[in-house]
Amino acid sequence: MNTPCNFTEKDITRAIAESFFKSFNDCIESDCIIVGGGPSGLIAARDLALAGKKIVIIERNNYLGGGFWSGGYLMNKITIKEPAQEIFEELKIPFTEYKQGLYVADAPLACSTLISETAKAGAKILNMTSFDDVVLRDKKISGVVINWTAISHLPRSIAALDPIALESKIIIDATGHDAKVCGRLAEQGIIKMKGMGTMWVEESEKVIVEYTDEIYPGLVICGMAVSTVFGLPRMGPIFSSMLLSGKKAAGIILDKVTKDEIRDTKDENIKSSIV
Ligand code: 48F
Repeated sequence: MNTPCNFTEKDITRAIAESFFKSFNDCIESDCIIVGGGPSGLIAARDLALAGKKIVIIERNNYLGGGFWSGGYLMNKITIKEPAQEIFEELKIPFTEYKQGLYVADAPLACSTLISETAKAGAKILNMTSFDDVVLRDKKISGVVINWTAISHLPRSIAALDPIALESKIIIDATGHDAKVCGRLAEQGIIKMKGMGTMWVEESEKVIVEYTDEIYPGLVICGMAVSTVFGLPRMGPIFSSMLLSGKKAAGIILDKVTKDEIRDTKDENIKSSIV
């Protein structure tokens, strides 16, 4: 039976505003900010959140998932190769074996399940929020500068609106092909970016995971951003290395973020794209 409302429009607005700002306040200082909510960023966020870390995902679109919604060419089936089917088993995403070692799954089901598991693990999500810059203090990344995505699409004459900053112990660049966070450091001559290589699936699936690492103090890269930074081959609509790379990024961070030790990261352990 439908009961009468004992609230009005103002209560709905207050419920949203109060709950949003409480949640937003929690995003201002975190253990890890993940820029980009595609498959690599989502799985990293989920693993870190499950390990008890305070995680914030920054996503410029109004929806999460990045390229995981489609298997390319507007066909909504995706592929993975072994051993990434174990991640699907862990997430309870159904899949079938197409041929030995190659699996196919329904993209909307896989993508929505990964999003749901990430949110349920406790990762905070700021959607319609674009990465704009890094906070770089004493040669360590200490946060990100963000703004509403809409701002960058408006004429400057009506949208000269300053961004704001969030702080965290470590950042992940999971912005896919664009490698936006790394791009900002490259613009400043701090790191080098080679640009994404051409397609070679067997090689790419292997090296993207291998090269997933902390590439500058406080900055880890995963997913297709790794290809763009190191000039590694791309792989097209197969997502195993995206998931494995995101998991590796989370593992690297869990090793480092023991209490506040991340701030003592030794520069000499860092891979070589620093200029
Ligand atoms: O592109 P995306 O899915 O990155 P990924 O996790 O996976 C790549 C695959 O989808 C596919 C592939 C291999 O299978 O070739 O492309 O590496 O997700 C990147 C996310 O980052 C967001 C973007 O909207 C997408 O959801 N993003 C990009 N730039 C920004 C951003 C930005 N400046 N601020 C916030 N989010």
